[in-house]
Amino acid sequence: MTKQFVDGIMEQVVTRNPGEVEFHQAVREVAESVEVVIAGNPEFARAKVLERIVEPERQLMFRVPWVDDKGVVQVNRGFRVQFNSAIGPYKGGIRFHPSVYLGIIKFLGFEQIFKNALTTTPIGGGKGGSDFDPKGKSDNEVMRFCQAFMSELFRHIGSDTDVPAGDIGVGGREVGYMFGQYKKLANVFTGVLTGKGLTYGGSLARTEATGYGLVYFMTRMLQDRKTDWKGKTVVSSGSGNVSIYAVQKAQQLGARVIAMSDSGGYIVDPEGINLNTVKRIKEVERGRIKEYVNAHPKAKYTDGCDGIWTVPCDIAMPNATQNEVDKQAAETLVKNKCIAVGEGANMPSTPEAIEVFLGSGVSFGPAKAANAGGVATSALEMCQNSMRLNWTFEEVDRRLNMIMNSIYDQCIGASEAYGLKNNLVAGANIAGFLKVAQAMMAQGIV
Ligand code: NDP
Ligand code: 2IT
Repeated sequence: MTKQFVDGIMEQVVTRNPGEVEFHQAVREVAESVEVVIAGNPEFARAKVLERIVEPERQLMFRVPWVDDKGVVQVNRGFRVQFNSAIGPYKGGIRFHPSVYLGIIKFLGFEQIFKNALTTTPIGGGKGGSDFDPKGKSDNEVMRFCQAFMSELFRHIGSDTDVPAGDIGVGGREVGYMFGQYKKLANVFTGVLTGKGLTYGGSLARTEATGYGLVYFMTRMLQDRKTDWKGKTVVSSGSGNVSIYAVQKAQQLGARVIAMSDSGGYIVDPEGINLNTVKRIKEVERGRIKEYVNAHPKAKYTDGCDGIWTVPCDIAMPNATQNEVDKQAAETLVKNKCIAVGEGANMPSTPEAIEVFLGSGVSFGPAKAANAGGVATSALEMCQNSMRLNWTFEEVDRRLNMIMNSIYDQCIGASEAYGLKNNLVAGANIAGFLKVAQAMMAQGIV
């Protein structure tokens, strides 16, 4: 069944979704992992569970017209892919980046189905976004764009239907503007978005959650190697929400983080990254990472973000974007004696890079599992909104830690059950798939 099964699925997916290469990549990885599950459960094959999962339940594409500060009309394209609602309302972030097209939103929405299943919380999978580029735009332009985007999206979402959140280019500011417009149009105050501000229904620790969760997950990976973060040299790509809080937690646990990046280039600070400087530049001033060297002259800036993987480290965290670690980068990391890689970004390693890591004894934490702390804490925000209650930071953080431990246990359990010990890629795909597949079986052909 092996090759035939995966090839059959891929033929259908490629024909139906031409040119969407990131989506094809994400589907192939899952199909390769779960074919053994389907082989052992013929009822899944008969009910065409995987064939149904790869087809989104609903895909929305819409015009987003707005007027810039010069009075010029701009036209962007908006997306929301409501992929799978077998275990809960569609849930997943919104990405604003010029590279966004349907194939990116579909790969992200597809991964989100399995990630969300792993969180132990009741949320289905979805994703949205736009090719709008927030870089260089004024606050007013961002606000007008977010309002225009929500003017269409609001009719398709709801606190028990579809609950968006942030992703690349969408943080607290954008969520706030989108929430305001939703509330105005729908005339309800409800937890329809997560990652909200703390004064209007946001959860403490949601900002930190993806990065902290990644480090909690990797702590288990390191424990299995009988080690921890203390004194480890760490490289974390990106300098956005995920990277900043992964670095913060790693530093709290005694790691020496020496390199971070943005899409322009990377900095290496042999004295250890000063996170307050990074936060000022990226969160307050919305500047470029190269400005870091102005405050820390011993640090060095290099143009081009790919080179960051040549910086020798014990632990690597790709926290920027998809396919940022290729085969060559993976080989360089292995050559430099890197022992663990944890994916904070979605699909940051190419399939060839993953093969290098798995084949060389590096502990590898795949995105679906390792970065699930963000969406898990979004589910905790939904829970608090429904209860009309707010938990303390410590309470949310405690639950996040428990969830990341549970995800790790699920991945290890599934990998061992299928004779693939220590292959967390297969473990995450299988454990996530099983939960969704069982829910779909119980609900009939819908
Ligand atoms: P941010 O927008 O806060 O930061 C993104 C960072 O990655 C920036 O430093 C950005 O640089 C860099 N980056 C973005 N696109 C590219 C690119 N094409 N090439 C090189 N660098 C790039 O986003 P997040 O930190 O929220 O997201 C980072 C990753 O984590 C994404 O893959 C996202 O899907 C994933 N993720 C996010 C979660 C969340 O809760 N926010 C949850 C789970 C996963 P620059 O500023 O120059 O653009
Ligand atoms: O990729 C992701 O998991 C996110 N961007 C977070 C989604 C969410 O709904 O919190």
